[in-house]
Amino acid sequence: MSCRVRTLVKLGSIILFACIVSTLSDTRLIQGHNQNLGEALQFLREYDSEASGMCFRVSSAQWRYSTNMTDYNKRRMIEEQMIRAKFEKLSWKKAITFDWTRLPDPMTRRQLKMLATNGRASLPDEKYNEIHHLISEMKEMYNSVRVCPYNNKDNRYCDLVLDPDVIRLMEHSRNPGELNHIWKEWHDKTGPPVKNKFMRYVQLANQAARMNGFSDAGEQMKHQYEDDHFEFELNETWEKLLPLYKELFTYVRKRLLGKYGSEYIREDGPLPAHLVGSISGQDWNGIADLMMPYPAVKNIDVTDELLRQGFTPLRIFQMAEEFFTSMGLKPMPPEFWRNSLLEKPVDRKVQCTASAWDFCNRMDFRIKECTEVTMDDLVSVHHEMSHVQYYMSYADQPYIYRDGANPAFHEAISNAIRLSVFNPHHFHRVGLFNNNSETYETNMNFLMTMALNKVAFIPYALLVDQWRFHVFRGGIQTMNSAWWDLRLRYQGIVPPAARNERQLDAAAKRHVIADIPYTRYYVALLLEFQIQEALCSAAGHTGQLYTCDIYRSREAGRILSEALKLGRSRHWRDVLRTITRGKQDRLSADAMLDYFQPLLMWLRIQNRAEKVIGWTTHKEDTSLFQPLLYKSSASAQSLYLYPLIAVIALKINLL
Ligand code: X8Z
Ligand code: ZN
Repeated sequence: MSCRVRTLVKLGSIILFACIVSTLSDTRLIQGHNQNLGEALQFLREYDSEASGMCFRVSSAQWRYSTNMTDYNKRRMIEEQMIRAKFEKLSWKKAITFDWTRLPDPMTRRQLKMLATNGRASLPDEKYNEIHHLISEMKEMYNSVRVCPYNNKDNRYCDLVLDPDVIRLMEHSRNPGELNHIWKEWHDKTGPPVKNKFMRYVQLANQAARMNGFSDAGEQMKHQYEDDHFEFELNETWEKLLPLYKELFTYVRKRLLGKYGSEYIREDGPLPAHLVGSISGQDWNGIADLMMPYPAVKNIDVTDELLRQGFTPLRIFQMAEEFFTSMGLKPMPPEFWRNSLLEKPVDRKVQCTASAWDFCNRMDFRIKECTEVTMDDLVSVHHEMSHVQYYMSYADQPYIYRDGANPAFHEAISNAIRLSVFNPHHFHRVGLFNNNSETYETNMNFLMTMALNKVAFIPYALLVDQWRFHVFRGGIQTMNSAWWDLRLRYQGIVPPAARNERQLDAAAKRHVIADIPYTRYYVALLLEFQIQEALCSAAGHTGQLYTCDIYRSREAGRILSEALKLGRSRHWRDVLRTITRGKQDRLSADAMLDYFQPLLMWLRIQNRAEKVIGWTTHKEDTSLFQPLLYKSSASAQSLYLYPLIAVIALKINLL
């Protein structure tokens, strides 16, 4: 880890201490004795070529399966993934023979460190296979969950799937009984069946992390941000965003209270999870119709105009390509147009979630999207193509650096581009929207739509991994109460019914059981606005940040391309410095606050008469999820004994 001596001298002993700690934390990581630079370079050359080839084979097999979901293609994909897992293990074994902290070349050090510290290859073969197997089993179980419809007493047609059935019901039903039922069904069917597997996964992930020199798997996940003090920035930015979140929350509660009444919501209390428009409660887009500041004013939607102008999926992709070339970035290569899947095929089953693909051979990049001619898909094609721009920009880097600057960067860049595209000014410039219809009211409606998506998401994006870190640190006996404790503390959300430790409500979120870290979404959310602000300033934008569109700005394109081509070869703080022309190297809430400033003003006026901005927590809220022995007169002794009792109870399947 680098240590900036000039800062040390200026800021004195506190920073000096911090620096020694981070240097120490590198030496505690696993490493061998070989200090021969020539051998290290030779190993990295071989690794680069083999890993690129392996990536091509796995991506090709994954692509074949995702675009033609047959059993045969699935088997082939799993076979390739297993070959890659073996290769990763061998590469790790070789990488840790080097005494990489002592090698003189910083780039060699960086690459070896990445190889030695990421992943779980440190586990013995049996356990390495076991954890992979556990994760895929949990994903299979999650995908096979089927939910019974409301008022279906004989359980005959329990065939509702998450996407689209559960998602749609949570968005569109306004019947609290039905919402409660679906919410409970989903949580009761996703959590308890995977609980034992999840606990074993935690144990194995921790073992792998410890063998890599970390105290637990949470510490290993945080290490991806290459900064021992990164958590401080997470908390600092959250505190700055909290007032904005509370204003939105208060306004949403008032409207929900008006809709459902005090039987469901206390006027100063938290929100029940089943009434916020999504099964996870992570965003509140689903209840946008109840929340519009000016419901009589039509919201921006260019779908009709796209249809009127005869757009096709192909034309949407060409329009997205022109967005990037207008800024001086590269067009999509011929392989992209030849191999991408732009529309849903009629002759086979495909996995329709939009995604962007890098085949790791420096020329084959693709998008898979079952595009329809709608505003949403127009925006999402721009988002996916931003990922491809990133892939193309860092294609000349060694394989290990062909990635976002940190785990959040890819999504942050694509979402920053989306801010320019999903924007009345941009739609006007590309001939899809008549900006005569833009008024104060349409702008507030627009910002509310964005806030229900982005502002509502802030605490959830942070708390998922706060929970995971707690579990990895040893909080396995109180997993469910810890989950709800965090959801109440950060989001002000409570379950619609009592929960206990038999359940595992965090497992209702796919990322938890699929072993996908979540801090990246919090970081991406903030970076997205920081990047947009920086590119807008380069583009010479004046006026409100939410009206900025970097389309046709060569200067914004130049800066973007300079940052993207670095991939992961440099610390993300250096990449952020490149994008912001030296102004920023920390995570900051300021740009996001600036973007939503006009809405914050409006919300403050709406909430003037509210007694509580945010929520108060009563016993009736916490008693919904506290572990059995916490309830009422829990003595110090019973609290102390609880973990022990829970372990015994789990063993005999009582909990
Ligand atoms: O998982 C995703 C993307 C893929 S990176 C669809 N997201 C998170 C989620 O759905 O929970 C995007 C927003 C957060
Ligand atoms: Zn994306």
